[in-house]
Parts: sequence; structure tokens; C-alpha cells
Amino acid sequence: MYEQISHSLLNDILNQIKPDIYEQDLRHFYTRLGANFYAIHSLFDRLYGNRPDFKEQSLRLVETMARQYIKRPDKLKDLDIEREDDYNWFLSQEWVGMALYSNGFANDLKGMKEHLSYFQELGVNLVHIMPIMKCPEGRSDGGYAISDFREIDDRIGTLEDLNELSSEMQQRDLLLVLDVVLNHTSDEHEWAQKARSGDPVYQDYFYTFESRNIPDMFEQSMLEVFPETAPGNFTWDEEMQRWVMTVFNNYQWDLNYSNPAVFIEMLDVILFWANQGADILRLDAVAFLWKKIGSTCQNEHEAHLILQLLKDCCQVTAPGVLFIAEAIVAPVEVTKYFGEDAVIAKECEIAYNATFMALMWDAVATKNAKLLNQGIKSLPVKLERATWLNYVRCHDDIGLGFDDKDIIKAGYDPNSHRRFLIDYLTGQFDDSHARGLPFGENAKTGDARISGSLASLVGLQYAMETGDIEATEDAVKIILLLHSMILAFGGIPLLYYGDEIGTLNDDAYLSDPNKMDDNRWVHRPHIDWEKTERRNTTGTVEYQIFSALKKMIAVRKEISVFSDFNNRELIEVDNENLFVISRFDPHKFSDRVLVVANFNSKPQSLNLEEVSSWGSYQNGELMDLYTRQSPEIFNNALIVPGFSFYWLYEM
Ligand code: OTU
Repeated sequence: MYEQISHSLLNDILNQIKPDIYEQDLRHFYTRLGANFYAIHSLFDRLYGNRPDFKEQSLRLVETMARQYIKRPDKLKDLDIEREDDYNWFLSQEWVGMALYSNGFANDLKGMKEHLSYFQELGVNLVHIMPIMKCPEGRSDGGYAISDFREIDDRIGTLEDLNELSSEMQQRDLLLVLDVVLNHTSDEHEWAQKARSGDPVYQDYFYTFESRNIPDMFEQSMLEVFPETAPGNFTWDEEMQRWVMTVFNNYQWDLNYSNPAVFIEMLDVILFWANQGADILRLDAVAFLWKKIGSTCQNEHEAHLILQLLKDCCQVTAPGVLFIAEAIVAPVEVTKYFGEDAVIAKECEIAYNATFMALMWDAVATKNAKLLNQGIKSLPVKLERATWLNYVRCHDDIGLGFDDKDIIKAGYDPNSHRRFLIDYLTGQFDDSHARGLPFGENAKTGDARISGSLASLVGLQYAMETGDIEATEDAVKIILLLHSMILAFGGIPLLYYGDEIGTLNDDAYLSDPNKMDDNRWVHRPHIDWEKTERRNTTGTVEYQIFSALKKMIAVRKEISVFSDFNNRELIEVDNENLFVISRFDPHKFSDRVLVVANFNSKPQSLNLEEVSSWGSYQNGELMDLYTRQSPEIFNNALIVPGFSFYWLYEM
């Protein structure tokens, strides 16, 4: 859009721009800047327009984008243009991801390069390497407390290792996802150190206060993320003689985005990693970016403005790079991270589908799909050019983040139902084989979350310990059932490393003083490559899981109904144990797959009349795409064995 005020500011900026920038070939840069400048200016103005240095900051913003554009390697610039042409590229069903810690997976980045064929064998072509930036030895929150945003941690490797890895990945058509931790720094970051030593410029990078007055006001409405290990949201710094806001751990200092200098620094960091070859950036804890007294300091409107501005600026310098919103918040809030009040995604193109994840764990615990159906019914429709990251497990705990209203509609009392889920998943009942651990128990609110590896949560650990063959079979079936869901739901499935071979809880963290207080480490494994070898031996659990996932992934990639163009319909059925969705080809409606999942241990029946809207199956024969067999049908009822799924296609 052409608008006079922003255009005259742009003219001013272009006149003042430094000669080193001016002399470069910036054709594409200027075209994109022209296209986005009205939006950039409006957002920057809404956030920082009342500051006397607004114009100066605007110039710095444009210079930051231009400098990183100049540094952007040519092959990435070419990729940008390719992706501008094929702008829906990431909505295709061909993408299947895995998230991992590089040191847990392969010791370091060099090791990662050695193991790339493992991903290709399984069919994974998008690899999310969790934080690799420099962080303190001990107080690092698994890499989410960063002490240098432009360096790789020594224990993981060097920038050169990353560049080699990313080129090799590009050769093999594997996408690279990296983390950028936007909300906070480690207290050992240079900015925090300078703030500590009394530098007011850097104290303004954080929220620091002389007295408890303002912190106390904030505390009245803020929640606690780690109530057991880091209660409260402020930490007294002895050296600085000030309170500093620390929403997460007390060594993670929250950045102050009401200061434009912070915004520009972090934009520069984002563009820096885009230029290192990252295809997608996972933006950590985005719900927390804006702090306001009297609010929970989560999901504030300004947090969305910041993300929109980051996106608009990134589109100018590195338009091929996508953002993932890591916002583990209420279902109605999550979809806003695609863009508040927008039609086409304009903040993050991808968001964690924490709602679906938590709902699936409800179905596992209750052995029915009542709340899963209800929760998905309430899930807001996504924007265009936006997609979900669907996952079963990740490196964090499982939060029971569904809506109380949905719990009631499903026929439960919210408090006792949540209690039941925690007790079930932590194995408090005789008939529960789950081996989860309670995480973040909050005595004040009664809230709790759950840690534990997928395999241990679904009973594989119990089965192995007791030598119970039937329990082993059930655990494997549930692992496959859950993966069949994330592969078929619509969006990018994100496997979690180790789950593909049934990795159990690992108690090693208990003997490490830096980890023992945080039981999320129980499910952050060190891959035992000898154990992974067993994926090649028929009959082993590793073989059963790995080979089944490999097959599922291959089937998904072949069928375009699994791409994500809002082409999913929930089908409500009488049998509460079943979750049934229809996936269809947005261009060829006759191409359809009926996804049926049975969360109960017993076989269930689905009256085919209930799914008559789905197709004229009566005339044709149904075939399961995964097993390539016809399902059992009795008196017009589809029989779904316990803990199993179908991807049905009409022949
Ligand atoms: C994210 O977590 C990361 O995934 C965690 O590993 C970090 O500890 C945390 O940020 C701080 O950097 O912010 O929007 O276990 O679910 O804190 C949600 C709690 C987050 C996480 C939550 C999450």
C-alpha cells in the first residue's frame, strides 16, 4: 500500500542510508521493502511512535534489514525467490519432521552430519535441532538460557560445523529448523552483565526495578511457569541492587520489547540465523513477549504486533524463511499467532498444535475420544497459508491446556477430570501402566503437568519391567495410533527423537546436579545407536515401531489429501471411543480418506450410515491405505480393532 507519511519517511531513510549499503545491488531488497514498508512503519509507529528517537530507530531498523540482506548467501537468495513463486510449499503433505537435541541425538553437530541418512531412512525431511547457541554450563534450561545469540555452544560445535551441516542437508532436501529464544537471555549474556554493572542503557534492555513496588503490582495478575523451582516472576540481583523480571527460571532475564533497541537487536539475531541456512525458525515462548501491569503478561495484543513486525521485516531480507510460534496457550489464543484479525498468515506461518496434543493424551488416559472430539470441534479454523505442527511428545512437559467448557461439554467436572488425568498418567491407579512424573505442581492453583517419554507414558516401560507381552503389544499399538493421528490430521507432523524406537524414561538426570530438579530431562534421551540397530531385527519393539512409522510416513507423502488446505472435516459419531475425520483433496473433492481411530482397548463398531456424508462407500469397496487390506464390515458396521486406526480409501 502507498501511503504518504510512511513513504516520506522511507525517502528520508533512503537518503540517509550509509554508502556501504547504497552501493550494493539491492533490487530485490528494495522491491520487498517498498511492498512492506507501510505495514512496517505502521507497526513500528504503534509500538514506538511516541519516542523522541523514533526516526533514528526507523533508520536503524532499515539498515539492519539491508545489512543482513547484503550478507545473505546467494544460494539462499535464490531459494527465497523459488519460495516466493511456490509460496504454499510448506503446506504439502511431503513434509515430516523430527525434533531433537543434537548432543542427545549424535553428541554434536558433526555427529548430526554422520547420521543424516537415519532421517532419510525413516522418511523425515525436516529436522528441528533444539537450542545450539552458547549457554552457561549449568544454569541453561536445556539451552533456552542463551549467553551469546551469535555463537554456537562449544559443546555442540562451531558455526562452520553448522554451515557444513546445513549445506549437506540442503543437498539431501532436508529442511533445517533452529530455535531463536526471543523472550529472555541468560543472566550471563553480555547485556545482562552490563546491566548488572550499572549501565542504564542495558538496564533498559530488561525490566529492572529498585523497589518491590512495580514487581508487586505485576505479581498480582501474573502466573508462574515453574512454580516449584522458580516461584514468582522477579529475582533480586545482589550486584545490580535491583529486581529483575524473570518469568521462567531466575537466571532467565526477560527482554524489554518496549525498548526498540531490543526489537532491532533481536530482529538482527533472527536474520543472522536465517543467513546461516535455517529454513524455519522456532520462536520460543512468543506468548510472553509483552508485559503489562494488570494482565497475565501472556497473549497481549502488542506481542502479536511484535511478531507481525518481525515477519514483515524478515520478508524483506529473507522471505523464504518461515516462523514457528511456540505458544503453548489456550486453544482460542493459539490461532491468533498466525495473525490477529488477518486472512492470510502474517505472524507465524506454523504453530504448535498443543491443543491436539493434550487432547490425544486425554483420549489415551480415558480410553475414549469424548473430549478429543469436543476439543477439535471447538478448535478455531486456521488462516490461509498457515499450518499446524502436530506432535505427540516434545522436550517439554504435557500441559492439560484444554478449555474447561469443553471438559464440561464432554461430561466431566474440570477439576476432578484434570486430577484424574494427572493421576492416571503418573501411574497412580492400579490399572494405569503409565510412568509419567508430575511436573510444575502448583500448590496454590492445584495445577500440574506431566513429564515422561512417550513409550513410558503409554505403558511400554511397565510392560518391559513385568514381561507382560499383551501390555507390550498394547503400548506399541498406542504409539502407532498416536502417530497415525499426527500424520493424518493436517499440518506438519513432528516426531520426537527416540520415540521412533520406543525410548523409555531415562533417570540419569537424577545424578546431575544441574538437571535433577527438572524432571523434563527424563524424556530428553541420549540415543543409544546400538539400540537403534535393533530396528533392523524383526520382532523387536524397535523394529515394530520404526518400520510401521516408516510405512505410515511413506503412505502420507503419496496422498495429497494429507496436505493442509483446511481440508479436514470432523465427523461426529455415536461411538464415543472413536475419533473420525474426513480428509479430502481441495481440488478434487472425490479424492477422500476417512481417518478412524479407536482409543479403546476393545474392538469398536462404527455404523457406516453415520458417515454416509463421506461417500457412496456402499457401492465401492473400502481399503485401508496403511495395511492395503479391506477392513472388516459386519451388518453395515465397520469393525475397528482395539487401539487401532484406519486410513480408508474408497476403491
Ligand atoms: C519453552 O517452553 C521451551 O520449550 C522450554 O523448554 C523452556 O524452558 C521455556 O520456553 C523457556 O525458554 O514458554 O510458550 O515446560 O511448556 O515454558 C510456552 C513449560 C513456553 C513449557 C513452556 C514453554
